[in-house]
Amino acid sequence: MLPPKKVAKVVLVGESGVGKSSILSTYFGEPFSHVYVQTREREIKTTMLNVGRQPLELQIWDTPGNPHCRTITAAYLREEVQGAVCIFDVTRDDTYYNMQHWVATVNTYAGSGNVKFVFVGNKVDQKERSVNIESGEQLAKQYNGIYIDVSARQNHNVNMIFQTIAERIDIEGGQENAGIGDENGQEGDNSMKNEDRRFQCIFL
Ligand SMILES: Nc1nc2c(ncn2[C@@H]2O[C@H](COP(=O)(O)OP(=O)(O)O)[C@@H](O)[C@H]2O)c(=O)[nH]1
Ligand SMILES: [Mg+2]
Repeated sequence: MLPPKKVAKVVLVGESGVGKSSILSTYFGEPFSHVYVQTREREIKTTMLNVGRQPLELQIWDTPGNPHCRTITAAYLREEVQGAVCIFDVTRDDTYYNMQHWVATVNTYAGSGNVKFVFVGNKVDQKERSVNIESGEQLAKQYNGIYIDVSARQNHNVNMIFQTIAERIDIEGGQENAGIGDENGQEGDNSMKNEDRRFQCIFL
């Protein structure tokens, strides 16, 4: 008999324009777009990865950012996640320095108490790089995560992001599929209700 399928939710966070949606598109084999299309809706894509002794289904959530006031609506982070991919742009220092706020946001609004973090420095194909690998690794060390240099444009290390986070989640056992994956489902003992969270705006 096959063991029960494991399911884990992973959220992509980071400032607007760092390449979250591009990373997701590249991962799913869609053509790279040079045109910036602001993500408006939360997008969820699913993939199966072989880690450990059984497949793990990753539900990957892309989130929109707000380029004007650098806010995010907690609605996009209202469900518990097991992993977070925190993405910055290696050509933009501000997106690197903002990482700690994203970690805090994930832990506050979507934290299952033990979220696995992978930090991604995207756009390494660009010549004008201002955040180096050491800075990325330092950040990862601070939050017990892993750092990966990535180019969505050149499909460099994109697969590694999801394989790495799946392996990190799997070490902890992941979750069996019962009870999660239902967007409109009832909250468990999570103290804040969906409705309350929907209208919250977090200033970063
Ligand atoms: N040079 C380069 N540009 C990228 C890369 N990834 C994304 N971009 C560009 O950065 C812009 C914002 O990307 P997008 O994925 O929409 O960012 P998001 O707001 O974080 O979802 C777009 O113009 C992309 O073409 C990359 O790896 N290299
Ligand atoms: Mg986007």
